[in-house]
Amino acid sequence: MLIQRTPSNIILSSEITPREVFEQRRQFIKQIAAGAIGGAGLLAMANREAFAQNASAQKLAATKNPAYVLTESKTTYKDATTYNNYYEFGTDKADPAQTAGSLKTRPWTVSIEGEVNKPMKLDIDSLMKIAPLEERIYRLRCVEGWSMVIPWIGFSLSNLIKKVEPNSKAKYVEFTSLADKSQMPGLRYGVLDWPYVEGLRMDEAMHPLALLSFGMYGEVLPNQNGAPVRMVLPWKYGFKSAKSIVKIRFTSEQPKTAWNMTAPREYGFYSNVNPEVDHPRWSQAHERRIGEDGIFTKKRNTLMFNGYSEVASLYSGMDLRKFY
Ligand SMILES: Nc1nc2c(c(=O)[nH]1)N[C@H]1C(S)=C(S)[C@@H](COP(=O)(O)O)O[C@H]1N2
Ligand SMILES: [Mo]
Repeated sequence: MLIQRTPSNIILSSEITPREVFEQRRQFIKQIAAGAIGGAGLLAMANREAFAQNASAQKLAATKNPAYVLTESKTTYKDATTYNNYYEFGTDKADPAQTAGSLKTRPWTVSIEGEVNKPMKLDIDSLMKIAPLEERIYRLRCVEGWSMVIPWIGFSLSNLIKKVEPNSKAKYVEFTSLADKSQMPGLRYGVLDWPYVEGLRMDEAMHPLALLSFGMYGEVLPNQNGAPVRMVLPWKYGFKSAKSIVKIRFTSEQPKTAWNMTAPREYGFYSNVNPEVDHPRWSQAHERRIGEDGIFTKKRNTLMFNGYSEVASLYSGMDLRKFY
């Protein structure tokens, strides 16, 4: 068929689209032509592009902490905010970016309770002010075998722990995520025993690496990444880092954890990244860095404690195969 060249269809898309977006589309079309992207991938990529054009997050100032930087390049904001695990908003990686808009992050109160001298309920905006906000670039590795490098904003959880003064019975810390059916569509499904709960031993929680996080990439946390406050524990599999926390409880007994209750053979309490202990259904020796997933890209070797060897002394004398 012959196409009539009218003034309206001779305009090149490069003239009406910002150059960067245009370049991305061109790259995208090349990849489709090369057969590198399947149907599901196509949809996911379209969603990512849409999201990037809507980003209007609030800035969050923080001082870069030079002790926590990496030479590896950062994961793009787009990947970090559109490829998520947040089952309260659906089990597909693309779900949270699409459905977490319904999460209301103000007002928000975090209750700190249990074996402490000074239990308190802190409004999120007061909690954010108890210590200076730092930017720390951490690797985070999911138990599923992928990882990201993200500039998080927050401070060591130890700042909060010291403030509430744990008593001598406090041996563990339990984190509880919000579970509100009216805001979280995923709660309709019994994939996990809601609310999402996670836990740490007291010395792990006090380790400076254990980050209480309020933001990433210079902005407040996007809802899908766990707004308004989450944990980031870079030496443990990603699921230990609970999102959208409403309660922090100090206990004398080891707390139950959501993933351990669901699949005790697969997910233990410690869940330190360990390339030598396979998941019962797959190897943990390697990982795919999100953004490096071209067909010819080699996977990376997973490192013990995800490369954070400074935590090793917390586990000296423990059999990390038994305490997985
Ligand atoms: N409340 C809650 N927290 C959660 C999850 C979840 O489903 N619900 N998923 C965990 C898993 S499996 C991972 S890998 C990380 C992912 O964090 P990210 O989406 O910011 O990369 O969040 C963790 N925290
Ligand atoms: Mo994960």
